[in-house]
Amino acid sequence: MPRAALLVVDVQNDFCPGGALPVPGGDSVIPGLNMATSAFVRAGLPVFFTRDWHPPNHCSFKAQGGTWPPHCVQGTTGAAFHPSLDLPPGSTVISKGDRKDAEAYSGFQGTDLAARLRRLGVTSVYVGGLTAEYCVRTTTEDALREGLRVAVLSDCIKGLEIHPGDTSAAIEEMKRAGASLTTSRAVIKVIVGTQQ
Ligand code: VGL
Ligand code: ZN
Repeated sequence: MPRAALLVVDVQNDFCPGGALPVPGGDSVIPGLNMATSAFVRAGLPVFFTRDWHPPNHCSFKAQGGTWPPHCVQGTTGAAFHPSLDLPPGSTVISKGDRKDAEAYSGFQGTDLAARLRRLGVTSVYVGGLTAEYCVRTTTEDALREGLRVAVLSDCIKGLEIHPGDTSAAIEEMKRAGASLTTSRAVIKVIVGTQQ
């Protein structure tokens, strides 16, 4: 049995309805992620929460010539994890995109996530969160590049859908890169089944 970890990507207020860069229905990923988190914690398996954590003048913002409205600015309510998301004690927060001049969609980019997973002996990761096309996809692809087995929780991801079909295209790209698709229900069953 490979040692598993759960990666919860960017479930922050700004990516949820009412936020600065909202994913339609983005908060709908939360119940499944909370149930998965609880199963991992009970099994003694690690859970990581990434967050987009930008300085006010980040290069990805339109005012600096980037693509996006200002979002997830360090220390603001918009950058906070959604209040319904459970972060149990002992979970690890990974901040990314925190340097003005570097975009970082992936939770692995410019962070110690890979080193932390290696140190814990993690060989398999389950990924869910926001946004399907950007941070979930790139985190998944980087995890595969790190040599990890990756399963995406299809019921726990949601996309911005700037163009209709972007989310399903992202899912196809993740599959082509080597990720498998599963559901929170299925992974909870597997994780609970591994407990002694
Ligand atoms: C994201 C756009 C800009 C994401 C972050 O979390 O997917 N998308 N910054
Ligand atoms: Zn961002």
